Amino acid sequence: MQLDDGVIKTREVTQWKGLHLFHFDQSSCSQKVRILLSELGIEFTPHPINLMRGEQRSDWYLGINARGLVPVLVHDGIVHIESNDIIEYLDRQFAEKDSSFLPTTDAEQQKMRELMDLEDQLHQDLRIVTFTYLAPDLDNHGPAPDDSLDFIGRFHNAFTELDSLLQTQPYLLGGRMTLADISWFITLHRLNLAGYPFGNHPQLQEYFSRVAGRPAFRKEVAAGPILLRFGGSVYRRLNRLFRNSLPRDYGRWRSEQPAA
Ligand SMILES: N[C@@H](CCC(=O)N[C@@H](CS)C(=O)NCC(=O)O)C(=O)O
Repeated sequence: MQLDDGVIKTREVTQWKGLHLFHFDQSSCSQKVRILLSELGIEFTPHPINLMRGEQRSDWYLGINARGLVPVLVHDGIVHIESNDIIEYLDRQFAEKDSSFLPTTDAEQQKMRELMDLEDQLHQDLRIVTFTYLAPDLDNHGPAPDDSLDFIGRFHNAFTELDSLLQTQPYLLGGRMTLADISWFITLHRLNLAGYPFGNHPQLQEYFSRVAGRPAFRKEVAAGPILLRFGGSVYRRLNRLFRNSLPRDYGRWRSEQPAA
């Protein structure tokens, strides 16, 4: 989504040339954009915004994106927000016909956007997963963990849908990887880290390992400050043992469902 020039209060960015990305290492939406940039070999100037330190709430940054969220792309002075829109914009601007991640027909593009919208709708649920099972809630950053396990049901339903698409084809839209695969990857990665039982969706599990083998995706999941990666994994283990366990909560959610 392109922002109107009139809403940009930090005027200096409107003079910038080339591609600039405001992003954060561990932000799922930023990871999507970095995967596409890497897949297409697009050069850009990175501008890290540290969400843990609240840099997204500085007046300077709010003057670029009043929502105070990353990622933001600035291309030749024009500001774009919303990660799924940004990856589609980048693909349209920079991909060659044979490197593009856009399906060719209008109907497939429509289906691709529906799958990407579903991913976007689960973003709040992804935050719950992240701050409940994966990362200590530094700086009161995430929503309070909810007693209701409805968010697990929403992931279960979405993964069941993706799994059924993959019964007959290697990627979500068919034989070729598209932006929908890039959009969903980080959600799958995060749920996997949190211990979501992907054995219930075998096609999706196989697909996730296959896609994770591509260098641009592998680089993204291996990236991040060393403290967060190793400190994070110790925290995850202790959290799972003593406090919050997604596998345990998944079992609880499952047992509350009416028998089919
Ligand atoms: N729908 C937006 C969501 C953007 C978003 O929520 N970004 C998160 C990081 S993944 C953020 O900037 N959070 C900062 C905050 O909530 O203060 C997109 O896809 O770009």
